[in-house]
Amino acid sequence: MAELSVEIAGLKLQNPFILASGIWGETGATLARALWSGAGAAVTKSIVEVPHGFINAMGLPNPGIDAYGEEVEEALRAGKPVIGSIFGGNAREFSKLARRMEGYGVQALELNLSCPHAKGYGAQLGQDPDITRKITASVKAAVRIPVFVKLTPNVSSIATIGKAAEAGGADGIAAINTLRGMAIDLELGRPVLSHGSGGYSGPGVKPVGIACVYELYGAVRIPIIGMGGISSGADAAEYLLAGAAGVQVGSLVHRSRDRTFPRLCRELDRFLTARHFRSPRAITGKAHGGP
Ligand code: RRO
Repeated sequence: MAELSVEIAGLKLQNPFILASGIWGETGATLARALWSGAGAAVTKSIVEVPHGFINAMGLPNPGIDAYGEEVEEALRAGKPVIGSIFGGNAREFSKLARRMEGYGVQALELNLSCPHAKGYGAQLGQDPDITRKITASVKAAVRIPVFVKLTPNVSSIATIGKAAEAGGADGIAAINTLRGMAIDLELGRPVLSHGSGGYSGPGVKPVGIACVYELYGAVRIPIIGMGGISSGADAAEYLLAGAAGVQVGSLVHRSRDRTFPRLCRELDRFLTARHFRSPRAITGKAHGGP
């Protein structure tokens, strides 16, 4: 049997599988459930600063940072790393949210510079290397915990953005967020989503994620957490070979819930053991050649 534990930017994980932001992480109870069921760590829903109540323009309602402390507290009871995802419109907002999240006790932060459909947020910031570097540097100056920057694939050079995050002091990169996508309702003859476009995820995006991780591995020295379309242990192995130190899983959890993480661990273990690899780390980046 392989030893599945990994260490990413100082975070010790029992296995390399991390619950991705936004799928099952709306509340402390669901985050804890993902962790109890076997995830190595979990990322919260991207939390924004809202003056009062809820924002519904995004895919999921958002309790805002003020209400989120209790949720983090509940998730932390599972005894595994919780990564706080935050979502702001500029460096000042990100830094403020980062301090609040750190105060809630999360073990790391993930900066959402990559949501494909939020005006003035997400990818609109993360498509610009200067803004990416400045926001990352500002958050790094505000907190002591590791900071991961989550990137969008909707750019001409993800390596350029990854290098900018690294230059800003990021401890790691998370890639990829969803692709911008749209579906048309054939009866109504209008976009299915009232917003028009939304974030496309699931098995179809895996080759895009793999290509991004592969490119980033050649461009940065900090660890990469890969994601996009992972449905099996073999898919995870593909990400590790491309250069990921760990992986996140989103859409699959939506379907398989509690069964997701134990199956992925079993399958990755089988993959590694059959090839006489002792750990996920042993295959990280191997697709790039070398010994
Ligand atoms: O909440 C969303 O609709 C959303 C976010 Br914040 C994101 O980063 N990516 C995505 O596909 N959806």
